[in-house]
Amino acid sequence: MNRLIEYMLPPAKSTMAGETDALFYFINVTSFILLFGITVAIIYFAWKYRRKSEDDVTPVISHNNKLEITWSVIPLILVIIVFGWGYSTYVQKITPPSDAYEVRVVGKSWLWEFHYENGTVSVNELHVPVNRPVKLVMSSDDVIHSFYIPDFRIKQDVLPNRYTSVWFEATEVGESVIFCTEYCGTAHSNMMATTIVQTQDDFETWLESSGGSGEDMEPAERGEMLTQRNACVTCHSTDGTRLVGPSFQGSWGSEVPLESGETVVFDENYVRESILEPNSKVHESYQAVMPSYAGTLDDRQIDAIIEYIKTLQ
Ligand code: HEC
Ligand SMILES: [Cu+2]
Repeated sequence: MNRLIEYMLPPAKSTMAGETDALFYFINVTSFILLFGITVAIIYFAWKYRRKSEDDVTPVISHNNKLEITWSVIPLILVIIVFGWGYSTYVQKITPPSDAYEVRVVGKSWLWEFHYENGTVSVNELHVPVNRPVKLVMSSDDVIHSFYIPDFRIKQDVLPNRYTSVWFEATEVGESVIFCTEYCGTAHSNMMATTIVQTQDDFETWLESSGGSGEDMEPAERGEMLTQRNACVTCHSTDGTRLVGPSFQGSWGSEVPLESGETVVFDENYVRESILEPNSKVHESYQAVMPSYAGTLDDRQIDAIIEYIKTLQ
């Protein structure tokens, strides 16, 4: 039975997951019992009332009150149970406890940005404390996305020009995958992130250490930190490997062939433009799937990234 449950659903790692699963199994098991009962009845009746001789005549039956009431009332009761159960679970899901820790989530094609109350921003990594309600206030910078953490059994559309929210309380330390479940364009299938559930202490340490803007670091060092924190490295390798985008290694000063047939020199202006308006000049052999970092990275941060790319010869 446990194997079957694991096969059907991912591990349940939030306070609400248990109840969601219970309802899911209730619907599944009753459907299965009904399916089985009806199938057996059909086969049995087909056999029992088969035509036995040439002059067998089907009797005329106008109605049967007892039967009709039974087959209306039983499903009605089942549907009322499913509705009531589903409704109360739904209300719980949309009502975050008032002491919930709040994180702002921004979806953009094709990554997730998380903003914490002390100004820390993380990309594609949602850090949360364990055993504490967390409320996500979400919006999109472009098209409709949808935020889904299967382990927590939560899913909510993320819209442009409007906030939506969802909450959960993680019950164990560990990692859970986040998907975008609204088809949002070319790299929709890459729009994945990780929830990192930590103890309250680890979470606070992380918040403090990444809260630092790195302004006191060497520019190239700060640039490296920024390319990791902003998930550049999920698409750009630093060792020449081809990922979704061109590798940063050896790119500084090179001539980049563009889709338009022209070439451009990989210099300060090209990097800056690539970060702020990635689609204005697209590399010949890559798809235009890079999100814009306009409004996410400021000029000093872009300078630092440029210094870092220069070191990758
Ligand atoms: C979702 C994947 C993705 C992410 C995340 C991403 N990029 Fe890109 N990037 C690309 C792709 C694909 C291209 C090539 C197509 C194009 O020019 O738009 C590209 C092009 C570039 C170029 C031009 C490279 C060349 O050789 O032409 C630079 C510079 C760049 N990105 C920097 C960055 C930086 C800095 C970050 C993080 C702040 C980043 N990218 C994040 C996918 C990504
Ligand atoms: Cu999306």
